[in-house]
Amino acid sequence: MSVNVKQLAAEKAVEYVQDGMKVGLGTGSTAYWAIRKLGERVREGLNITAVATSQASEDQARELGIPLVAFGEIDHLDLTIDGADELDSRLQLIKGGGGALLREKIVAMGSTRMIVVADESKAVNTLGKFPLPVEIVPFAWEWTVAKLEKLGCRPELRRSGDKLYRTDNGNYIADCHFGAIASAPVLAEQLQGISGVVDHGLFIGIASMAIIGKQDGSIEII
Ligand code: ABF
Repeated sequence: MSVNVKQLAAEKAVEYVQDGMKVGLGTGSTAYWAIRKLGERVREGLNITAVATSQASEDQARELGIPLVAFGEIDHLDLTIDGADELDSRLQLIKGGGGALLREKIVAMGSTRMIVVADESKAVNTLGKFPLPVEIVPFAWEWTVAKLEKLGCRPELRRSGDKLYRTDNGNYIADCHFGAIASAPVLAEQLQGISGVVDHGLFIGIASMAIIGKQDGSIEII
């Protein structure tokens, strides 16, 4: 029988949730399993308050009876559990494949701890094979994309059908094909220096732990 590695990692992460915590709910097919397990624990009596990083996670949590609150109404979160598109052994991440990177970063940075949940295919030696999502403002986007290109990548504006994809914040996403990112902190600084860039999918110094589910049924913790 094949192992559901995403479920394995996600359910392990939920063991870190304690009564009374304020919890950030991630987005994606791995975070889905964490939210499902949290719902089970809430039905068994666990008392938590949660903030969702996307409409999909909010809908799932609401259906499961997890008490939700708007992030602006609380001063901090104790723990956020979220997926990633790539992660390395230094807990540097690429996120944003689902387009919610800005909300995910705000929630993760407002959390005392962030646990990344992933299957082993996401663990890499060097970040960058997965195109780095960069959220950019529509105004003068051509200018911003040209600046991104100068950083050594091939930027590709994300599309949704025949239209340009828009984030929840009304912005565009440039998926930047770097191949291999020599220094994620240096690149993050360069990206922040481009005025048309709203934010980017590099999460550095944010995650406190990664739980990786493996096909052999084991779990690796970084
Ligand atoms: C979110 O979901 C994103 O930052 C990332 O793009 C994605 C990972 O999803 P999955 O677990 O489905 O691969 O966390």
